[in-house]
Amino acid sequence: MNISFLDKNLEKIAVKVADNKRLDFGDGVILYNSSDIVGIGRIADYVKKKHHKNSAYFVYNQHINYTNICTSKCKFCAFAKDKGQKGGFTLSIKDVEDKLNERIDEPVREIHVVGGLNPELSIDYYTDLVKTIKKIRPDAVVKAFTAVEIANISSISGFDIEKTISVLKNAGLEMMPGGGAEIMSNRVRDRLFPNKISASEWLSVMETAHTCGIVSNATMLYGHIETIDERVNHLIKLRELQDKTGGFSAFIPLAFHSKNTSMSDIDRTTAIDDLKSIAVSRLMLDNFSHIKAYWVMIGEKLAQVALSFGADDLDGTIIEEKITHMAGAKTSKGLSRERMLYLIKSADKIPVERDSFYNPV
Ligand code: V47
Repeated sequence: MNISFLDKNLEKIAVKVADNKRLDFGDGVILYNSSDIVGIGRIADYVKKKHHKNSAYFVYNQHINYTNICTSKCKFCAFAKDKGQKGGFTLSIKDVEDKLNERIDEPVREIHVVGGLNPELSIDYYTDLVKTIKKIRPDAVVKAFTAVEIANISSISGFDIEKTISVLKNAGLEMMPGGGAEIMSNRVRDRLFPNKISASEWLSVMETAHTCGIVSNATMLYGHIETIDERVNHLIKLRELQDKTGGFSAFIPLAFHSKNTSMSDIDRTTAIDDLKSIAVSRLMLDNFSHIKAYWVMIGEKLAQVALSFGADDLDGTIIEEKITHMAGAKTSKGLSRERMLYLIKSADKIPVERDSFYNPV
């Protein structure tokens, strides 16, 4: 790596990275506090290229949100509704079939399924949901239920986490999305999401999933009241579990959108913060293969730039995104395959359409 840095603090980090030495908590804080965004990006791009050369991945996927009725009451969320509240919905299995059939002529390879914590849904609803998706889309991977939903299904069913995952796996669950991790800090949890499972419970559900052979993603929600130290701690906690299980596939930094939430006074994250979040995660998460630039949250244009700041994946075509759009996202609700190819090629990268497990298709 032959880079000259505006911020001389980055030099020792670049040397460590070139020598394949693990970055520590202090390095993470230096990276986040540095204003040499180009320098940070170049170190992250060096690592990205070492793993993935010039490739940039995407998946042809479809999102299904089965319910927005949720008892968790997280302050950062604009998606959730109470039972009986205007705008609340729960899809019947027939509704799910209809949603899948609407797109049946498209080459969808992944169905991304998440929803609120609705106490009225039984374990049979969840297994029927997964079975129905597999019946209608046998060739697509069912990537469903965050660790938070798995914990909820476990308490509804009375099954422990392992049994819950194994019942869902037998129904057709193949992978889990990375949502619900938020920021692993008790301070932030007490203020923003006190009813949600704790960081250690989130990690424990993921550990069990990995042990049961279910690969998952991981996320971090940034740009609200968290500190730099809390961000770096979050990344280190994920890295430690990954050392143990190797079951995480991709990491996705999620930029907070405040509209229609009780934190609507908080400004949108800046491009600098978004790029840093991508680059720092690439550098701190040295045992994660994939870092996603989630175009829904950071916009198509910045996602293109992020492909030169450590990201190797643009996530998917999506078709119908709800969680971020209800919180004010101005991005499209979905992208065509042609648009994805165009975004990647014009960022001077080689597009690789993939399945959920990063096999090129
Ligand atoms: O779990 C909720 C977060 C997550 C807001 O695993 C918000 O492949 C920003 O997890 N502003 C859902 N973020 C998105 C998610 C995801 C997306 C794409 C791919 C994958 C994957 C996972 O978004 C939620 C929560 O952590 N969230 N509200 C908000 N207002």
